Amino acid sequence: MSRYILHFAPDNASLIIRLALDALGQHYTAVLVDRSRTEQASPRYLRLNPHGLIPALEVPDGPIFETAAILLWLTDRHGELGPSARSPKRADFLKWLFFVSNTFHPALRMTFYPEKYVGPDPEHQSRVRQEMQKALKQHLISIEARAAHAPFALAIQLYLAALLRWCALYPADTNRDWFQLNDLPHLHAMCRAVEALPCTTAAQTAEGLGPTPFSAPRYATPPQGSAT
Ligand SMILES: N[C@@H](CCC(=O)N[C@@H](CS)C(=O)NCC(=O)O)C(=O)O
Repeated sequence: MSRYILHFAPDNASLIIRLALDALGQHYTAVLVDRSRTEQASPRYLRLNPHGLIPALEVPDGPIFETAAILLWLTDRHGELGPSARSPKRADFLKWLFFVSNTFHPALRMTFYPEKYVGPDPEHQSRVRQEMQKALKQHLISIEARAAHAPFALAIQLYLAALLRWCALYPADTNRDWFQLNDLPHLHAMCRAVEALPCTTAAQTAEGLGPTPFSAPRYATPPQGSAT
């Protein structure tokens, strides 16, 4: 029995935790949350994450939800993903990890699921999507400036690589003028570096991510489950 059980759907935020666990060389069992059957809202899954969001990671202390919380827990438990609590680099690590999870990731979510934030009116949805894309563009300029100054800790690199992938792919039917990875050379280089890691090779196989999942992504063709 593994110490860790990752509840995942392909190309969902669980990808970030899969990359982290594989980067750490930690053994884990991956359990599919079947999104085609909305299993993330099932009573069984809600016992792991009452908010019905993927991922959840079961650890010996109980289930953890929220991507950044899981990354921070793994960092503190295993090191390698980021600086330790007493490191002089810890403050910078925490502020960027929290910026990515509290500001960037929710803004991106609002472009994926505007109906969850503003209801069924298509005009409202389109307006919130446009506003969030404008905000995301600004956030990317700020993150790129930080990346130009020094590389991010691995936990943040893995998180950002997945978010940049989704900026390029989701939602499928929307205007993407706001996002060009080529305009962000340090983040582009970071994506290439993450692609060269063995943890990415493992995720490509497990989730059908294709040859360049972060620098030039294509829609996943997963061996099991579905991304949406
Ligand atoms: N704040 C959450 C967000 C996770 C999230 O957005 N998960 C998406 C998949 S990438 C999800 O579960 N979507 C299903 C839904 O919203 O019903 C985290 O960081 O873990």
